[in-house]
Amino acid sequence: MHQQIHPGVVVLTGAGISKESGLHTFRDPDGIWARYDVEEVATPEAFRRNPALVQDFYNARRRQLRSPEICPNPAHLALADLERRWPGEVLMVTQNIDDLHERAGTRNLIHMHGELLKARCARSGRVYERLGDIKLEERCPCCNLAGTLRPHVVWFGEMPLEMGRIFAALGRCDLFIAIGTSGQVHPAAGFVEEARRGGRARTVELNVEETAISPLFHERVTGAATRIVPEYVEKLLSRH
Ligand code: BJW
Repeated sequence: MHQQIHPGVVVLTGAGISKESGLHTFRDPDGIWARYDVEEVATPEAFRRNPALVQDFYNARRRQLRSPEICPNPAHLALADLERRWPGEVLMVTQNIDDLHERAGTRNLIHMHGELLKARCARSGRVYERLGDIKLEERCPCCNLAGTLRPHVVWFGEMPLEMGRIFAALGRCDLFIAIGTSGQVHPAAGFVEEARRGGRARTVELNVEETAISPLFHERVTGAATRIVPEYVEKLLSRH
């Protein structure tokens, strides 16, 4: 009997998918890096130099994420629908530290740049759920030391999470979709080339504008994520 092999999909999302939920991107004119110096808040050196500033930056973003007006938008919901209805494997890889994909119902998800609603002990590496502020004087539950708890996020110069699983999925996928990411931060910016390496994967970019890596994709769809992602997902599902 002939067994049908269903195509595998890897979806990479960036800050653009959460913009219409009310969370700022980084590099747009109204983005986070227009108001904060990346060197002051998103490097391990910054945390060593001025932990109060770094904790304030993430505490404020954690409070915003937990406010009632922030919720998943139709793009997050459409991707959860894709995972539920697609006959093959779907791996969602997000650079976002928000939890909007989970809240939309996505299950097979990797947060390659960490999670805002988690804290990590810099000494033991243990990770804890964290819904409120991380306070400077707070002691970690594992070592009972003050000042070791940090946001569970990946700063510049640090290794993104679960790279082995991500590269394995890119190597075997048939379709790679990048949504709302500027393609300026590595290693995520190189995923499209990794997916194409075997010569099998079709690659599609969904973004409101052209990006640094647009020429590397087979297909581009231009528009706001809340419109183009549900449309694209419906088209994909209707073909399979
Ligand atoms: C919409 C929309 C709508 C808007 N609808 N779309 C020189 C060359 C190459 C690499 C390096 C280099 N020097 C240093 C490096 C490495 C460095 C790097 O890439 N630097 C570059 C800036 C040059 N990378 C690292 O250090 C990483 N680690 C690393 O490389 O380890 C070694 C390693 C080697 C080999 C393999 C594996 C590892 C770590 C990077 C950590 C990034 N951290 C941050 C902050 C932490 C989390 C947080 O605070 O939130 O992560 S930086 C920030 O950028 C954040 C994001 O996840 C990340 C990506 O941003 P994203 O998502 O693309 O957002 P934007 O704002 O850039 O773009 C938004 C897009 O949406 C735009 O295109 C809009 O048009 C679009 N859009 N509205 C659809 N409605």
